[in-house]
Amino acid sequence: MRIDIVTIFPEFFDVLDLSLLGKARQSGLIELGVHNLRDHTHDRHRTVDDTPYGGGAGMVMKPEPWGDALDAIFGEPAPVSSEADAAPGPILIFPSPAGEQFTQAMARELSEQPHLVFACGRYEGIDQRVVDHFATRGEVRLVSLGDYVLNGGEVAVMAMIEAVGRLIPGVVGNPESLVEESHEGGLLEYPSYTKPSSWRGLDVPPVLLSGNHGAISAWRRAQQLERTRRVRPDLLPPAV
Ligand code: 6GU
Repeated sequence: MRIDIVTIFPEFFDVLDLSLLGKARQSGLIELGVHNLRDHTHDRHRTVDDTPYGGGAGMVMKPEPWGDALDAIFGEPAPVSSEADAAPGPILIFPSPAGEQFTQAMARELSEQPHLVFACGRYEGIDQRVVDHFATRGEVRLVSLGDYVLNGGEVAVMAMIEAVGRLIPGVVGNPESLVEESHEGGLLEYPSYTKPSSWRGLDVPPVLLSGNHGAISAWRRAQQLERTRRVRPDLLPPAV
């Protein structure tokens, strides 16, 4: 998978050299391009924002640097006549608290794409015409991490890339570790324990030491249901 990120803070993404995703990049499973929006400004101050039309607090990101930065990734707009035969382009994602909610299902769907482009806004957002223009050229999605406000899209994009990247075949060593996790099966994960069997007066639940695999499965399932009922009842399937 190819991933491009446009941001005014390219250093933010240096951490993608680390850990599983760093390894996936070294092995070529993920190809990453991080682009500085300010490289697409043309004034001495490398200005990326301006005051909002209609007034109000804060600043809005100007459309021209965004248009040039994204053109450089997408290629120049295709002539209308050749549009029909063009291969499907990348999916363009604008992290935004006004977007649809990012979920494990969306992560799974995005992990099957050949090319994702993330456009990280700051300030009060990006001029809406950038979204509207690129929506005429391909698939555009506004995506929110959840119902809280971040200062910009960078941290949200980092979370999305980690959630998507680990679903790309080969990125996580043992694919079985992806199956039992919270949110893939609809319920939260059961609690895990390792040695020692007693620690600070707390004992590992005896069933896990029993060697009885049927009993262990049943206990884990019951734990999943209890946890989900307690903290995330919204995830439970409707009662039959
Ligand atoms: Cl994607 N961006 C920002 N700025 N804030 C958020 C968010 C995204 N998701 C939740 N809050």
